[in-house]
Amino acid sequence: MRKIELVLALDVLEREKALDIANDVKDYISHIKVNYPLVLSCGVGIIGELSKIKPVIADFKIADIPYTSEIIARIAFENGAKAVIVHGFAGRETVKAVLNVAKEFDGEVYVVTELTSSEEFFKGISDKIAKMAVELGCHGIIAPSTRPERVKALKEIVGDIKILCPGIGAQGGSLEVVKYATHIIVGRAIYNSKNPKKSAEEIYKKLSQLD
Ligand code: O7M
Repeated sequence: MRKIELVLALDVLEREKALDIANDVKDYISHIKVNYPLVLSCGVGIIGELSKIKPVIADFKIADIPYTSEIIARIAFENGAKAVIVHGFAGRETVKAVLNVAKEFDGEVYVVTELTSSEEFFKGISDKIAKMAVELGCHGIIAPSTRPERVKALKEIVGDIKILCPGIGAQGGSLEVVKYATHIIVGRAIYNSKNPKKSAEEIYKKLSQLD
């Protein structure tokens, strides 16, 4: 049976809260995704602290020139991240630069194809981004659960690499994407819940049933 993993998007601002929630839900998640809100509030050292609980995906949506992108990726890996996220639209050279750093650390690189919130400027481009991710040997893509038909199309392009889908819960994404995804990314539906552990458990169980 195919197992779909739950990734916690930990977009809270306080260190204690982040560590408490991560510890609370650790039995139900495979990874913790750390984004700018937490790192800009607590410092990059939070990646190392959270890594003691679960592997961390550094979601800096890297989208700069190769030189700068490499520095950002290196900071993430040196601080304990197991994977980094890069924007595909930044281009092949940027993705290659990030991949080169990842190799040094035995880390993974996931490429954003299109955003859950808008496809306005991604139409006709996200398929090319997905193709590039496979050609360069990236480990996964980020695809929108808010548009399951796009996740299906992207799956046809990328085949067996990881597909991580945000948007379930607060953004109203569809669980239909479990047909194609390897990971579901959930933030607010867990960390804003009165009982994050119970919410994570419920989502985890739902994912097991839908498998
Ligand atoms: O469940 P939420 O909506 O509270 O959180 C979703 C998380 O996924 C949050 O960290 C977003 O930054 C991220 N995300 C999206 O919501 N949409 C996207 O298209 C892409 C991402 C993402 O994780 O990109 C790597």
